[in-house]
Amino acid sequence: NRAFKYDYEGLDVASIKQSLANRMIYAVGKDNYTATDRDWFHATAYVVRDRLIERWMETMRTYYREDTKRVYYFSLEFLIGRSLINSLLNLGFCDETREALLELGLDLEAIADLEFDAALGNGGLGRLAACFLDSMATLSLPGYGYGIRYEYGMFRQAIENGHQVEHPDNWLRYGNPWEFPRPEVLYPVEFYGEVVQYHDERGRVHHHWQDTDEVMAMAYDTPIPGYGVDTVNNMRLWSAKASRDFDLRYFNEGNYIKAVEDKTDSENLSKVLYPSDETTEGRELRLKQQYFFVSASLQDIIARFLKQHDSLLDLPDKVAIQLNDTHPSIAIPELMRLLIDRYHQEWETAWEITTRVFGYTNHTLLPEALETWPVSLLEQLLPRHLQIIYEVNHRFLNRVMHQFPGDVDRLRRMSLIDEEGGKRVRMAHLAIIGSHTVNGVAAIHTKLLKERIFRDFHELMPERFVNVTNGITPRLWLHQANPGLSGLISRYIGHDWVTDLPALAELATFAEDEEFLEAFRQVKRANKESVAASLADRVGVRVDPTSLFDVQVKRLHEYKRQLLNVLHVVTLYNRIRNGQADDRVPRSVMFAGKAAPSYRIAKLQIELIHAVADIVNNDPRIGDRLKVLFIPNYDVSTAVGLIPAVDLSEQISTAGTEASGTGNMKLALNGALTIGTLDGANIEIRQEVGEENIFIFGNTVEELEVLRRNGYDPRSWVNADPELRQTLEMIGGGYFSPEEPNRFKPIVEGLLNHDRYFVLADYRSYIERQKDVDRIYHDPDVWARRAVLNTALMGNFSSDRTVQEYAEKIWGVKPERNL
Ligand code: DL6
Repeated sequence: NRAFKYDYEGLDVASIKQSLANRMIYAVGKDNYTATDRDWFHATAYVVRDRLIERWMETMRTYYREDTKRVYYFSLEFLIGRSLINSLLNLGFCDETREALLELGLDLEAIADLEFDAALGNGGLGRLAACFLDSMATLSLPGYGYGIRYEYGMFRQAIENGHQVEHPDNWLRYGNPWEFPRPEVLYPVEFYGEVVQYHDERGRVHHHWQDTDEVMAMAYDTPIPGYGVDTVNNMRLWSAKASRDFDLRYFNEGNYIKAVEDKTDSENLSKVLYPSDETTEGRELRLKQQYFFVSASLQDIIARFLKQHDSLLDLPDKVAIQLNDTHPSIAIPELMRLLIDRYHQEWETAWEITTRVFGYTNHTLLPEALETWPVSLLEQLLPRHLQIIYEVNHRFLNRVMHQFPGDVDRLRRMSLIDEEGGKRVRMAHLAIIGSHTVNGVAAIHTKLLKERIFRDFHELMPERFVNVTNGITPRLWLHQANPGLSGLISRYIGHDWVTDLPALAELATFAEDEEFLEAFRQVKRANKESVAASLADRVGVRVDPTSLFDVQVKRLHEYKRQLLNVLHVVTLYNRIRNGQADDRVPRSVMFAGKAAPSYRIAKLQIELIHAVADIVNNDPRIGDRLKVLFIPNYDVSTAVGLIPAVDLSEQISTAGTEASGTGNMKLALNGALTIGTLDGANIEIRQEVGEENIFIFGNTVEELEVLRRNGYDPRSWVNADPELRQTLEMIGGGYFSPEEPNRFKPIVEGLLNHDRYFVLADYRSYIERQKDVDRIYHDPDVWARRAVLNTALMGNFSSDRTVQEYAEKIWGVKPERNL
């Protein structure tokens, strides 16, 4: 544990107590008699924030003084979750604060529970961004997050009669103590209008974008503390403000209401997070959000740069920008526009600067997640950008033509413009062409990017493609989430693992140590008991804490194959009823995850899980041997609570569909064994933990390729497997929905007719592997040993390692500690 350089006053119990009283009175405006628990949360947050601020300012001053190269992480999503405990742990005065609160008769954990999650993200991609912020600060890397301050984050999922119902997430209702509004940091962002060309006296062509609608972007800053260091970085989120309070035209006409309406209209821009990942909705507001935050961020970055530099030619020496998927890729033409139209650079110079600044991370292999925008929409909304995109495309295709003369089909495939079915701009192509480096997020993902979806680009510029396997921050996902295990580990091997995760490998030496194994088992047992207690409250189902906790938590998506899991549940249910499962261990199968509001079949799967749970959990022949639960509203806080209690981690996506996965890492780090396919980072997890400590099943990417090539016939798998047939007949025939027998037919028909994700082809091998799981779980010693090895061998999956790789391979930035 690195010591703080400064010994700030005020980290002892007495000072914290005094500060709590002060902040309650002077910031919250209440006293002991009137303060609610939520008021105490706010007072505590202010006490913590006060102790962040000096370090934060010092960090910013250091970067300025040292004229450090900075990295800007552009992301439409930051799935932060709660910040109180995280900040306390990172700053190193969590115990003192707990004690101070206790002396005031308050419980830190209960108070921390009142914090709303900052749920400004959908899932993996947004949470990765949050882990990166933590790692960049912990490594003292000069990293800034840039994004949108959504007024409403990810919807709150409620379940009504087994259906998902979406409720708005009004997370700012009680105020956000972590953010600092910066009303003076304000940039105009333009939309619509038209572009006119004119010539200057030397005959050079210039472009003027005029008659635009203007929205203002206002900054909100949130400090991001590193763990055990003085570095506190910044996340800057933009909020939309009307450019004028009222439109004077309407105001003067006496139409006061219309004037206010217009103001609200432009402020709608940062109102709500789009709740679908892995599909693109192609809505104008979404494109506006993308451009809004990208334009404000670039203006801000250039302003910061020009404070210390005269020539924009040096921008790439001081600025790296990472595009978190294509969502911010309109930044490429925007930087070109600023350089050419505002700062009068030549095209070639501007292009050189731009491509040296940007890196692009791809997060998906699913074709429906690759963003495209209609040319007609861009023409209206961002006409100057469309011109620039056309010019980029023209020059790029010339290059391709030179390299591959006569290959017209290649030109069509690689063009920025998809000409089929209404012209659309392919944002991934733009991101690849406009960046110096393109990375995938796990070895197999990068390999498939090169061989499949971006093959042409890889052929043209192989050096541009690199892999950086994802990681997770050990501060949140082990140190904070699992205090029992974290404490145990530190007692045996010291505390360095918190910032040096590979140090966990030393634990492997204790995998045979009876005392350690027993302590490890006890921690898991205690975690399971506490989750069982909260599930009784939250879901109304009692689970036996000695049962195997079999957990699939992630977004609901067909490719992630929650359905395969359900088929296993039904199969097990049948076997138990038929007395064919006497050798099986009691299981509690848990699901959690949100479906995109418009994703019908995913929502139907949620209904199916509830329907199956209803029958299974109430069948007296089953008793405690099998329980099925759906935990509503999966969010970061739920994950933090649940993951430490898991025995079996379900990572069962179709090979070649999950880019990486990060839940797989969180669960294995907490000692869950994985049952999974050879997909995403599962492959690298297997490499690290060893084949015997993970349950791998299913067809590989190559095997699926063969199946596809030979014309995959899902029905043939059903015909060959009576148990599978029975399972499908029960689901499709209304066994779980007697009041509405056809309710789940669409699910079964989807499988029989298409089975795009090869659920049926992997069913048998999954069922067999699940049997192995039971066999191993039967012997608590064997299971615990394997679980310990999982925790011990996850060192490579720290986001510290990931971020360090980005810093070296892509950003060219170095640590810069506060002086
Ligand atoms: O890279 C973070 C995360 C991966 O671990 C998941 O495998 C992948 O599904 C997810 N992608 C998204 C959707 N994004 N897009 N486009 O969240 O990224």
